[in-house]
Amino acid sequence: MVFNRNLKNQTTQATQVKTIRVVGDRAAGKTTYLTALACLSGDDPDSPVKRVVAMGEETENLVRKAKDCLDSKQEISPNVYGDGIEKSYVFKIEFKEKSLPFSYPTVLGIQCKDYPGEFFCDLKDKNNPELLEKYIKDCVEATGILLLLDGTARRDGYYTDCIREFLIQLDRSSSQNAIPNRRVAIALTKCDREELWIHRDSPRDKIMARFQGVNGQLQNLKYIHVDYFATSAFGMLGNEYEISNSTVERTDDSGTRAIIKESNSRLWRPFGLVEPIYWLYTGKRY
Ligand SMILES: Nc1nc2c(ncn2[C@@H]2O[C@H](COP(=O)(O)OP(=O)(O)O)[C@@H](O)[C@H]2O)c(=O)[nH]1
Ligand SMILES: [Mg+2]
Repeated sequence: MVFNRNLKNQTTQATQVKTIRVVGDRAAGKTTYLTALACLSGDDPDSPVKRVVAMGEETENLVRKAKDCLDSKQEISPNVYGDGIEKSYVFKIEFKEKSLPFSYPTVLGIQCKDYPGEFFCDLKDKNNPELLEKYIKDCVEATGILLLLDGTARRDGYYTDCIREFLIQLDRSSSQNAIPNRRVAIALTKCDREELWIHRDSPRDKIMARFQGVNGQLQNLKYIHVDYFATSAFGMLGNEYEISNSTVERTDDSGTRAIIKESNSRLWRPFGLVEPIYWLYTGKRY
């Protein structure tokens, strides 16, 4: 698939659009992640990303509404369960010239869906079988899955069961012929928080240690590849002594609710947002 005719004026026709589903528990940070992605500034000299363009009305609306919430220091409202399958958000991600190794793609087109978190819980609890089946089927059709986990949540056993069930179902519903290189990126969100910031360079170890039950399961998967990432939609403030760009509103076993401190693009520096998408799209890390 390439960008369709409505979007043709905004990009080259040759950019292939790949589909990605963003899944995770309620309040894992899915909508904030997509918003931060759309607002990503190309000013960071250390980042290869030149710009991200939110394409089409639906994407622009999502981003505008969510950005208004961030600017007025409010949380973004959750999605309604059952929604999320029909709505797609399209982004074009461009990279700076010569910032990536030769032969690496420098423009990506992705079409995302922002699933409601109830889907994630239902995997374990086996509630709403019809909806669950619909979501799994929809995931099977995607090129890549971005599974977001709030690393500050204290529900390791529960999450392990959900992740394991998700990967088993996805693997079972996939076949070699469908999408041969299906990838699942597991990303810890909110890595601006102190307890996660120290693990930002070793998300695999952190995730494996926390969700031990998933490890064994991964060896048995036939059709999917998994990799690990650390992300923060809010990022850090300051240079020498970096502090989280968030004010915690509430924190308990289900994770952290927080408000961004600075949403001004000069100060707001999210991190790790594009890496998992790049890997899902290309199979390469940069
Ligand atoms: N500290 C911090 N909090 C975040 C981050 N991303 C999201 N949050 C907070 O996590 C909560 C849930 O975020 P939201 O995007 O609505 O989660 P969703 O239900 O998965 O879409 C909200 O309080 C957000 O402000 C982040 O990168 N850092
Ligand atoms: Mg949401």
